Amino acid sequence: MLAELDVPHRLIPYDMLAGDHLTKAFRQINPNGRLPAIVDHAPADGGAPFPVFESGAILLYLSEKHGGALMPEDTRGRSLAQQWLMWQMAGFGPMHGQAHHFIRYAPEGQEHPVTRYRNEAIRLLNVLERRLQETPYMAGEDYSVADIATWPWVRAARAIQLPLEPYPAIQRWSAEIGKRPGVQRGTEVSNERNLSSLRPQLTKEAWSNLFGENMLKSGQ
Ligand SMILES: N[C@@H](CCC(=O)N[C@@H](CS)C(=O)NCC(=O)O)C(=O)O
Repeated sequence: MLAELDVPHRLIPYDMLAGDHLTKAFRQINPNGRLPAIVDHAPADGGAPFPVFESGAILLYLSEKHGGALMPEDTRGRSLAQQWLMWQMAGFGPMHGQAHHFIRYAPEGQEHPVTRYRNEAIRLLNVLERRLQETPYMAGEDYSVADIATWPWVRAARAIQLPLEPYPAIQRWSAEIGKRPGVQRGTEVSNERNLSSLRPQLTKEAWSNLFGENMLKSGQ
């Protein structure tokens, strides 16, 4: 969103495997201790720096600050963008996230959660496919915050062995979004850890930071 809007910003990488996000200092910015989060050092009201957490809330905050950017102007269109954004936040993102967890990270052989979350991931791809057969973008004619929120999980679907071949409308949409200069700038950020393999090997420490004792202790 920041790259799309071409607004000055400083990106601060957090290494989740090293537990960078588990500190008290970061919880001042995001009480939920998760990524992403932003701090606006030049809020519109001219007041103190303003932290914002939850990616959907960040997208809406930045849109409002920048004159309704990447949100439809009409009431119905705006509601549709909000509906599909909430759908991503409450459904597509969490379900794909759990599918990644059980297919790629959890100990192997857990048939039920793998089936449950893969089926949900597929069901949600089907919902998106039907929507994108009706309209060029999720909220309608134009690219919006809903597409920004959803595209990264679609891009990651191959890692949970869900190729996009059965979804022609999603493929068309995904390729168009991938060509946007703002998206290309926004995804240039390097990731030194290679988590693209099907089953990334986590050290005990990294596992604890992401899913175990260190994660729990940090929130107490
Ligand atoms: N609903 C949140 C989800 C945030 C989230 O789960 N972020 C992941 C990274 S994609 C995270 O911070 N994981 C850290 C951890 O699991 O300890 C949002 O959309 O911002």
